[in-house]
Amino acid sequence: MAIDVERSGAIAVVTVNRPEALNAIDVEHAAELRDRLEELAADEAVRAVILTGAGEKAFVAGADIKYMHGLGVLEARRWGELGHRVGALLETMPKPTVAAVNGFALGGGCELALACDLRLASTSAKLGQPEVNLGIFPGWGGTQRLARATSLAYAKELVFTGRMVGAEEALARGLVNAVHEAPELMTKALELCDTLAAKGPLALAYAKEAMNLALQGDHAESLETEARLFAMLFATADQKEGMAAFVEKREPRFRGS
Ligand code: DAK
Repeated sequence: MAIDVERSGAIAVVTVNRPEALNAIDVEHAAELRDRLEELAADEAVRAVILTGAGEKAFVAGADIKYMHGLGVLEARRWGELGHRVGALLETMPKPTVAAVNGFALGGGCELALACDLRLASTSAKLGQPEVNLGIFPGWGGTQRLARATSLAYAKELVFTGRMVGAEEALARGLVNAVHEAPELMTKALELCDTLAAKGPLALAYAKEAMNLALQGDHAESLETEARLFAMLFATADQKEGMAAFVEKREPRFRGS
């Protein structure tokens, strides 16, 4: 399979499996990734999704340059839309998405990681947007999300120079949330997702929806959305359960209803 999906309880691990090309993504892989993510987004039994790459060398070394080489304008437009759909799924599906960046995350690979809610990197990870070296620029959301994750000036530096950065620099600049030794990366990602999967899924979904508005749009309207989503949680059994569990000094059992 081009894209592997493994379940570990309520957690789904999605692996881009093309190590011979450092998990570079061509149209087949992108379409399959989109299809698998659509299924996971709709599956209420899945509480968190991890995205990673097969092998020890790469997360995703970018969009497939050999595939892109011959594209015309209309094909490039469709290719961009496919990448945007994959990014939108990672960014907006109603459950947390975590990138386990286990090596090169370049170009479209870095953009996929940026579309995830959280990013964990191995000490050997290398991230960057080297598209300018190919005569293009980041087109899967990188011109927007890199600046939101870090700062506009830092994002411009990385996009304009195409410089690759190591895990420690990525951590210092807010590009990743944490760095772990390579053999521990997946264990740490699963531990994090176990923690997330134990929370109220509706609370997480609504928090994600509200927080995705934090760096865009009208602030007052976003606060109104926050107020609406917050109030809606009081119609859920999970809110009753969470607060009852606190009062009764026990662990809550959230059901997503
Ligand atoms: N595409 C295709 N093949 C790739 C690849 C890529 N991005 N990255 C690596 N490979 C392949 C290599 O070609 C090689 O395969 P063979 O030629 O041996 O068959 C194999 O993976 C191993 O790579 P290397 O031999 O190069 O391995 P090294 O350790 O020496 O170097 C490297 C690792 C990651 C530094 C190097 O492979 C490299 O520089 N790769 C390219 C990285 C890169 O430039 N990534 C950005 C690609 S551009 C769009 C939206 C988005 C995008 C485009 C359009 N629209 C809106 C339309 C996104 C663009 C990109 O991602």
